[in-house]
Amino acid sequence: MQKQEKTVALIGVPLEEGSGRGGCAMGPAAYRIAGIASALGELGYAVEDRGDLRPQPAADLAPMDRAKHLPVVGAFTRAIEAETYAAATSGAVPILLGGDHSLSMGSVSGMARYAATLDRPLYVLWLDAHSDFNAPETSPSGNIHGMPVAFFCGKAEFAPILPSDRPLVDPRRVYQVGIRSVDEEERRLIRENAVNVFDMRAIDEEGMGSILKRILADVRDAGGLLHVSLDVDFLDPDVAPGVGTTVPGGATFREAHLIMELLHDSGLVSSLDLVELNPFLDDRGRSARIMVELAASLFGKRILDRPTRGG
Ligand code: 6HN
Ligand code: MN
Ligand code: MN
Ligand code: MN
Repeated sequence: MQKQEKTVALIGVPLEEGSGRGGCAMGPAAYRIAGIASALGELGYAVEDRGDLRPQPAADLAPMDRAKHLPVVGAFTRAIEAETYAAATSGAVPILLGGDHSLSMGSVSGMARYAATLDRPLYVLWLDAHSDFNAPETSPSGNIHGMPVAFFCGKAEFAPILPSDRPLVDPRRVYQVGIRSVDEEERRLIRENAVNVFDMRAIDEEGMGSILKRILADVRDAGGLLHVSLDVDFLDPDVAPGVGTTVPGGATFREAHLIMELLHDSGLVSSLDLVELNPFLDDRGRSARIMVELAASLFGKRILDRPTRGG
């Protein structure tokens, strides 16, 4: 394997309060046991494990009825935003080991701040069964892991978690793939905000490769950075059962693997979230290992060498 200079920074986020059930806090440990550091090290990266974040409670954040555990999630968001920004600024590719999907409020906001320093637009590839575009007023559950996209696009009102002048993500630069569960009000919000949504029907009709190549061309043409957020429930429950919000009819391993290889070939990925793994629900570490395998593919593990083609 050719030696690469790049550093990847592993950032553990033992956060489960955004999900409404226990288990995701064990995610970072499961990824480490499944060998994420050695898998990336074998590809030639310098792997810097920054350990697990342990934020102080945010005393200024009052509890909110419609956004459960806001003080804890808000405290994590601040720590995640700062750590992601610091890792990216140091020249590393931040990899967030979740933890539930509310962690993306911090990781994407941190990358948005970093992209602004480069004067480049930030794009987000959201691989998920869900759009996660609820606001506290629209959420049927009150679980904040259903709200991160609305948050980093500036469309969900919470108590002030991050500075009011933080860089936001333009929802037209958010590409969601694998979507098959959207709440009633959420459906209206993603349409009004012009989020790019590729649901399972689009994938079946058009094919995963073709969709991904179009997305990557948009990012490349705009000179953008691409943050990838991979929710375990993007995958079909038969492939990856270790998640609390399984929805039937998800992506196959082959579709997910193709995405990862195309992402690697593109050279556009600046940062990655691995979220929603619930080791308590998993089948002997299977989902954790699959997520590690997909991450390795995104960082260049491949079956055969082949000439690089344009996206
Ligand atoms: N996730 N739309 C549902 C809700 O409660 O807002 C489910 C959200 C799932 C969140 O999978 O990261
Ligand atoms: Mn999600
Ligand atoms: Mn999901
Ligand atoms: Mn692979």
